[in-house]
Amino acid sequence: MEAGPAPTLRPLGPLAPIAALRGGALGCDGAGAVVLGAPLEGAAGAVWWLGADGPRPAALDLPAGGLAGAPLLAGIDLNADGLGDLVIATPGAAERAGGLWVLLDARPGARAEADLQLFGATAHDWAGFALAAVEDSDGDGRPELLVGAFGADGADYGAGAALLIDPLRPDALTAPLAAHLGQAGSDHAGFAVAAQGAHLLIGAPGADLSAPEGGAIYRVPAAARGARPLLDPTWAGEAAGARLGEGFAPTLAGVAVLRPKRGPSPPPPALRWLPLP
Ligand SMILES: [Ca+2]
Ligand SMILES: [Ca+2]
Repeated sequence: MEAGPAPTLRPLGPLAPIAALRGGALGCDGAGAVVLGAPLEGAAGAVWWLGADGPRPAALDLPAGGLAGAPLLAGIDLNADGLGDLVIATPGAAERAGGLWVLLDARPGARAEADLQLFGATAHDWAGFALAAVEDSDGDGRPELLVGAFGADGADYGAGAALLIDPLRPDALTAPLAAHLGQAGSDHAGFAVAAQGAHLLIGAPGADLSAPEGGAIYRVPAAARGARPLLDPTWAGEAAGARLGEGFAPTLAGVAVLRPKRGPSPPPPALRWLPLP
């Protein structure tokens, strides 16, 4: 048998470096694919399948202006049927209210319509700008999602919010299981979010707690429910402009902070480590 041409990665556009790359066993026919989000490609953003036959654009009916794929989750099993699902964030959709575009039991190329399409509550909430999978926190056997909405008004204009949702509910983003609310204007809580075992991590890079725009990271129980103010930060940036909480990755014993302090001096470290308190 003749081997086909070797797959090559062709450029997706000048803005490809901001694309989010996530791997996952995606597909109920056993055909895996890596899914690449290209949020600034075209009018809606785009998603690419990277399979054995090389990269190809996914023909999905994504909302105009949605910045689709910034970020996305591939392979997460939302409905607990053993088959990988695909969650594409569309933070620019609906006048920046944001949202999520969901394919259940996704097979690359199988269909273009979403099984579920969720929208943020209010224009300029930017729901879905940050997104994380959360282990089942209510015992129904299905995972939850943590959705950052840094533009939501929370307790003040642009204070931001992080929403814990059951993604299978049509009103998931407007009636979340828990809403963790930023407390001061332009805190931008929910700019980055992550799950860390039984806890959630919520970044608020605009917070001015210890220094102007020092930022903050809140670590809260995943089991908490209802509307809850983000009051006592687990970490607060002590240098002006540090913008702690702009991006991070949880580890077993702490948090690795990405994109730490910006500014002329001293030169920012590439990575900062915050051990659990
Ligand atoms: Ca599934
Ligand atoms: Ca659950």
